[in-house]
Amino acid sequence: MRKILVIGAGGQIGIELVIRLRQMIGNDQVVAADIKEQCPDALLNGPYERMDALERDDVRSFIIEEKITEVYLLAALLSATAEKNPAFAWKLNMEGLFTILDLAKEGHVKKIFWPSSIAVFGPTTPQVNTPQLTIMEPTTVYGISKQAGERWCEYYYDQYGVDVRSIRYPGLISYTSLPGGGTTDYAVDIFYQAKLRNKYTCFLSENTRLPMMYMQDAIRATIELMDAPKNKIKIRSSYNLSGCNFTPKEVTEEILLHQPEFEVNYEPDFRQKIADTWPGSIDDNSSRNDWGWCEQVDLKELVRLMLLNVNVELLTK
Ligand code: AKB
Repeated sequence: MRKILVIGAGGQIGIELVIRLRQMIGNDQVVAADIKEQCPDALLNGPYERMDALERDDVRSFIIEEKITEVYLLAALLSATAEKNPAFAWKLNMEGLFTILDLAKEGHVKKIFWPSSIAVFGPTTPQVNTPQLTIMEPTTVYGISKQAGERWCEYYYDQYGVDVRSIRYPGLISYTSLPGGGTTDYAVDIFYQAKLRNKYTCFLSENTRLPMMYMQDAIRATIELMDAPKNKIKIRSSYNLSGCNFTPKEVTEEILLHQPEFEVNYEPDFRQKIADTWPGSIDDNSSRNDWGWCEQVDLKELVRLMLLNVNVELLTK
């Protein structure tokens, strides 16, 4: 019997992942856990646990007592926030991972999903169609923690047979909940400001190309990777994954087709320096060949769906 725990369920990916997993295997089989005291409204249809990913003993006893079989460990500080608090980012992004890897090593957990990111790449990485295997010299604390995490995932698989699976997420675009603390967040903010004020001040420069993905594709990728037969998973560090890629100027041009009065100006801040070290596009042939990945949402459709669904009331909640 599958019983899933999603740690960091209150975040941008977590909420949508829990909703989808509950639709698939039943509300009671998917426990949402987050540091927030209150369960997010969207997750009230199933069990919720207040959990601090850094409280190793509490996390361990919950997983063992509740007979959790799969863990999705999403609690992390993203690139921009991590730069403001490097020591805490390192602690949060690494310690929680060891807690779950150790539980799997001891046989308490059967499968783990742990997200990596395009932040594992750095200024010396080829920026166009970045290969799965390439130079990785990340310059952010977030990128360093994700790269180290990838190495540890592969190590636990090689040494102890831990079934851990991972994706290097690009920037994720969604409307159900707000992102927090990422460099790619402009590509979500822009839709809220387009609706609210018909104006946006972008914190990246107009020609900064970054890999992006619509959330529906990202959730599907996560579930397809986790459901793939074990012998199909050839990469135990983390898979490159591509949806689409665009610059602030290109997404603006697409929004202008729907809202001709929309105005954007550019005031790059410290996040520009981070974005400049990341790839513009990703080669994800390993994901396509190994477990059949194929994206569905391109820039045009992403813009249409975001403008249709973004609810500006979320900004004041
Ligand atoms: C961020 O911008 O930090 C994240 C990521 C690409 O991992 N969205």
